[in-house]
Amino acid sequence: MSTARTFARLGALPVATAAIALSLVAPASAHVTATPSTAAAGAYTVVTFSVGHGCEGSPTTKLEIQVPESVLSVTPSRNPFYDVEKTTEKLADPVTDAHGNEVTERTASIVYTATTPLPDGQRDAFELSFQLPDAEGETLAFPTVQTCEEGETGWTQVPADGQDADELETPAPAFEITAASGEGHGDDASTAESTSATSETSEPAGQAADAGDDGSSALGWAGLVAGLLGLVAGGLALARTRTTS
Ligand SMILES: [Cu+2]
Repeated sequence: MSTARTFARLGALPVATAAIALSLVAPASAHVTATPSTAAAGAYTVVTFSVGHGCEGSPTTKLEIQVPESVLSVTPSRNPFYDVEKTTEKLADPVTDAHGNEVTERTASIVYTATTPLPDGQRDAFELSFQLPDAEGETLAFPTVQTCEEGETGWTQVPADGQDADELETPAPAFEITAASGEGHGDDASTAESTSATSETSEPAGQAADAGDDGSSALGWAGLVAGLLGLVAGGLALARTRTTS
């Protein structure tokens, strides 16, 4: 290619090659990433935001994490090197939370401001706890601005439809919500209630089947013990007959 020749002539090829090699080597984990303890729809999760480096060598002084709209309330873990602040915004339409309370505002963002800047060569992790929306397949993105002593990086890019997040230069930390695990707190409580309600009135479904299983295995053990006792008794009787005869 003529561009390559131009680079070579300018003596820039080694530099360009080094830049390409670096970008290939730099792992995605070096970005600001979000790793959920669980991604199951409706579950309570703790999402760890990792900061792998500063802004082109400059220490990190602040991290501002924007909360996606489908998440109502976020509780940030404290971090000894930062002051943590929560910003809220009014909801257009109040909603009712899992505890039956009316919610009129949501967490809009979480801001960690360093009391001691994070050196470029070190990583740090920030934890946010919240309930995932009941939206299997939805991708939750948390556009994050990393401010440094010099400059800032906006980890705010969200892939367009069909685009791979790996193609983005500064992707927003994100993860996809998976199928509900059935171990949640809100939804499953109501399911459990309705199950016990049905078992009172009509034929018990799951519970009765379980009880039946337990019952039959208990009967099985009882039978086995009875059988063994019978064998022993029979043996004793036989022994007695032998001695008497
Ligand atoms: Cu990176």
